[in-house]
Amino acid sequence: MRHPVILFLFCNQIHALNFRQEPGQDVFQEHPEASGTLMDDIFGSLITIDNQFFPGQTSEQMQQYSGSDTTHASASSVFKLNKLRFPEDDDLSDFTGLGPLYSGIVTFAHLPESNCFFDQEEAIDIAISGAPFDLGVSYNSGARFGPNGARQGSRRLGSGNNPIRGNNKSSKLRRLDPYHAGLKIVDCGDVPMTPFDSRIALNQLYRGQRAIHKHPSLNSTRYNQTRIVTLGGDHTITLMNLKSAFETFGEIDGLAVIHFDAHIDTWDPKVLGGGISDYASLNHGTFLHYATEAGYVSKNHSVHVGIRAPFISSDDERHDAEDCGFQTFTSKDIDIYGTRGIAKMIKKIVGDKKVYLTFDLDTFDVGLVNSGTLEAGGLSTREVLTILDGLEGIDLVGSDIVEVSTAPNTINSASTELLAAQVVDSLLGLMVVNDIP
Ligand SMILES: *[C@@H]1O[C@H](CO)[C@@H](O)[C@H](O)[C@H]1NC(C)=O
Ligand SMILES: *[C@@H]1O[C@H](CO)[C@@H](O)[C@H](O)[C@H]1NC(C)=O
Ligand SMILES: *[C@@H]1O[C@H](CO)[C@@H](O)[C@H](O)[C@H]1NC(C)=O
Ligand SMILES: *[C@@H]1O[C@H](CO)[C@@H](O)[C@H](O)[C@H]1NC(C)=O
Ligand SMILES: [Mn+2]
Repeated sequence: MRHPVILFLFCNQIHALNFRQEPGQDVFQEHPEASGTLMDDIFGSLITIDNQFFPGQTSEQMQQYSGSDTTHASASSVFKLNKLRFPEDDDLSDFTGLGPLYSGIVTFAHLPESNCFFDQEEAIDIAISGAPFDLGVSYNSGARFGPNGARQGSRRLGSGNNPIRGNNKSSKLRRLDPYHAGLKIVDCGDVPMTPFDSRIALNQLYRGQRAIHKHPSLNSTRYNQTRIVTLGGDHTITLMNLKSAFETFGEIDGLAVIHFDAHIDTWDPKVLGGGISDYASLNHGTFLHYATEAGYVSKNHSVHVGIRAPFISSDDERHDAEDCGFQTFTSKDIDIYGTRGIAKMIKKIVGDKKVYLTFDLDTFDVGLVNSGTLEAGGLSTREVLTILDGLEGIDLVGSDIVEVSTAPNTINSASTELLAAQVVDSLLGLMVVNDIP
């Protein structure tokens, strides 16, 4: 484990030094003492393999084992001679580009930032946008910090091949780097949502989503408008995301909705909140009822995954299935059908419909995250990643992660941030894999 890391760091350093080399000036002149590999020259006898421990080996075999590559000899002579040459005092040419992953102004996965709300002409394939809002929760607040949290958790994302993306070797997700697959992905920042009136805040979100959706796509093979991944925010925000996605991409009978959650969220608004005031009837437990009523959700093609919270009234299950048209996989169904089995069944339910996927962080088990309404008996991180990758091929026009409660100084805040980011990473994989230019 150690050696590749050390080499990597030193290789980086050499690049930086090489970069500063003046034309015609040979900084790395061969020195007579510099003869071994870079590792030999820097660490010397600390790591040299001693012949006496391998009595049966010829010296040729030993040399093969310990390496005789002299390609880096000239570079390593810089270290050997201990003559580090710094750039000119006013030279900042090595400040361009990315610094270490934990530094810098934070966008999701280091994506370029875009002024999406005002520069309407810019062509964008996929936009990340935050919805910092938690006025709709019935239990634990803090999701207003979720967009920032997801970005903080995404700092190690943005490039490279993930060896567990895709569930098998013939999957198109395998070896896909969604950030560099030819689609333009940007971070639009957050929609400014007032913390004082949820009606105004949700309307602000709708107008923000609409403004982003109006952008033309750049390299997409399937869509003329920009698709959005929203960082929430409590689950109420999905109503506005769905409304704008439906108006942009929807068919007459709505979008197929894949809803990962511990709760059904189609609760009767008269019971949950509506008993207090009409204003209170729209919240994170009723938004799916309203979305269905408004026609954004395709009945018979929509599904809950991970359900385990108790129902409030005896009519909830009937209302959910018959009035709202959802099929349900509970968290224990994953033990019965397996992660790949569940993924196959979800794909069958949504068919070739346009899909909106909304992911409530409380899908994960209670010990892993902080979220609006935590429930025992949830999914593991690996189960979630396998199910999501098993959805490869769905026509995903929009998605969000919600109930990302990363309020300052709260427990599990760091793992909540990381898991939120990781789910978005999987969602980007699903959105890109079907649309590689
Ligand atoms: C491999 O993954 C792809 C994409 O999810 C799927 O279509 C295919 O059936 C899988 N193959 C096997 C052998 O599981
Ligand atoms: C879009 O496609 C063009 C033409 O193939 C390519 O040069 C460009 O890099 C692509 N944009 C992105 C963001 O990948
Ligand atoms: C995208 O625009 C082109 C050109 O106007 C049109 O032919 C095509 O049907 C549109 N595609 C979608 C998915 O709307
Ligand atoms: C949903 O499926 C049921 C049973 O197959 C059918 O009776 C109903 O008409 C379907 N609803 C819609 C909106 O397609
Ligand atoms: Mn929810």
